[in-house]
Amino acid sequence: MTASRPIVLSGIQPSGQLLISHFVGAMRNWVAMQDTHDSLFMLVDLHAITVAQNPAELRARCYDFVALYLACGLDPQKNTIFAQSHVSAHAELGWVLNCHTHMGELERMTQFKDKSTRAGAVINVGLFDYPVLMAADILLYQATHVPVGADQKQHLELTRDLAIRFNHQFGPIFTVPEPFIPETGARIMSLQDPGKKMSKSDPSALSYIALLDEPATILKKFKKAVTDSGSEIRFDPVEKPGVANLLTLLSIFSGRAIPEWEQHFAGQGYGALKVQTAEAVIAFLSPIQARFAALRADEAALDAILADGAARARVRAEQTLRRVYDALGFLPRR
Ligand code: ATP
Ligand code: LTN
Repeated sequence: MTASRPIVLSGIQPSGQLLISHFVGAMRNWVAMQDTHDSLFMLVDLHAITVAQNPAELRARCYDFVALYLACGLDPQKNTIFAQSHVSAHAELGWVLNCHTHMGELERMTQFKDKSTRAGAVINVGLFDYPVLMAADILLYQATHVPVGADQKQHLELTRDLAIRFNHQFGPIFTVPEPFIPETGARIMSLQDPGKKMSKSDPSALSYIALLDEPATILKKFKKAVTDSGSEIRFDPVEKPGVANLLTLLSIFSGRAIPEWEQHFAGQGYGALKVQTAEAVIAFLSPIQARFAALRADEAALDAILADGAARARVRAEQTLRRVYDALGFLPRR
């Protein structure tokens, strides 16, 4: 970890299970970047409480997440892995940025519009304010790159706008970050509705594959996946979004290009594609699940990794926060 490397920061909120879509859209890039970037990966627990959480379940899920981060290949020696709530500067800078964010900017956010208009949704101020805390997460560490899926693009644009506005008014304090969105797999679709993104808050567990799903469950979910009319297996996200989604997953988890698979399936039906995709995902997840079981059994070791990560993150975050407070005209702490 040298100061000259580009700085990467990302995270996922433990508001449900970790899914293959999170791995494909975000985590596999985290793993790819850890050798070349100065990288920080968070457990985004402060964001998770923007929707109601059961405390015991949240705690267990947070350990699951950290163990899965490691099981997927993140090395705590190479990265700073920490919980957002362990570094109080996130909430503090979030407040400052609130005072520089316009209501209209947040009202435009499509994730807020989606979540707040869901049937029965009780909307709290935190859900509305979510993107400002996310901006604070990123700007505190002067991150240059933020590896996320396509759905986070709008939040990153807001982060950039806030950084530029703040710098313009108070001097060059923040690095303006770039999104890092993969070319393939940035938007994995629901297995039950190829018009919707795969999401951990989907009420139907058939719509997603969790990283910890058992092989039999994975096979069952793929077999029940909603595909398209017709029978030809070809990559066409507009005409055949269900088939295109399966081909994308198959290609990523098998490591073989989509055209190779199209050729392989010539003359075969959707059933063959579903089983092949399930097998590729099962084979890929099997060693991850085995590593997870060992890592998850030792909560003290996971606590130690988070404590070490938070200590390192805190030093960096505090530096930025002090500069911000000073620029705003707050009195120095003597
Ligand atoms: P929720 O349903 O709780 O809002 P989610 O399942 O949509 O959650 P997030 O926690 O918002 O997931 O996302 C975590 C990371 O995974 C982000 O980088 C996000 O862009 C990425 N991601 C989420 N859903 C997908 C998807 N369907 N395809 C690719 N990447 C995704
Ligand atoms: N909003 C993100 C989670 C998140 C995040 C971040 C991602 C919170 N803070 C900072 C990247 C950088 C999401 O994936 N839903």
